[in-house]
Amino acid sequence: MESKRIAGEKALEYVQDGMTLGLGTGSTVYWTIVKLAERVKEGLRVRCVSTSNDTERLAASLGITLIGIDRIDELDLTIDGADEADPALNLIKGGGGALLREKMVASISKRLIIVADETKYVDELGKFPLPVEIVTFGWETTMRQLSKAYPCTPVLRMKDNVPFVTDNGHYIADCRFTAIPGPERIHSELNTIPGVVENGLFVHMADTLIIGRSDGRTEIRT
Ligand code: DER
Repeated sequence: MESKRIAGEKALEYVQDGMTLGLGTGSTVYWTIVKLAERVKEGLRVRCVSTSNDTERLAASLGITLIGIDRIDELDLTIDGADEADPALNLIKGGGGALLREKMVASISKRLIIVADETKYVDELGKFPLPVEIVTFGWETTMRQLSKAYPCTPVLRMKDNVPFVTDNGHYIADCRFTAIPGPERIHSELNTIPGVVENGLFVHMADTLIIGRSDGRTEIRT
């Protein structure tokens, strides 16, 4: 937890008064949101767009001003977590089930900062199963199409013994690859499979990666 907290809180150094912010989802950006709320109580003025119902509830409970994504053309900064990040700052996201809204919010942000502990930084993406958001209609067919198109094994994400349903009413197929060669190609091709809504590859989107380390240090990669 300490590494996550160190990374999460470090991101506040990039937040300025008057900014519009995208707030990510997960246990690392949790610390960013908690620290942000402290700054808001001290007078910091920010307007925020959340990337999940969980983040919305957390931010609202802490007194952070939230606005709907449709109210804004562009965000100054989005801070979010990741499940994996490689040296090119390509990411696998979606472990928390929020990838669709996270990618939408990141796509309208001038800057995307990722906060993560050292376990998330990898040489090559793919050890973490790639989350793919799919419609519930014909989900088995979509999963079969995924396994035909790529050397992967899609597994329907379950929660409490029933299929996990995202904030957007979709399922998630966690696709186990041995490795993900050329994420640039896969991330755009994947969404062309009928039934696929969005995938967890964030390619050329992150600007800065803040890595929290167990010795208390942070490493900044750009
Ligand atoms: O779903 C996501 O992409 C979240 O950002 C999440 O997976 C990040 O992981 P964390 O909870 O370890 O920060």
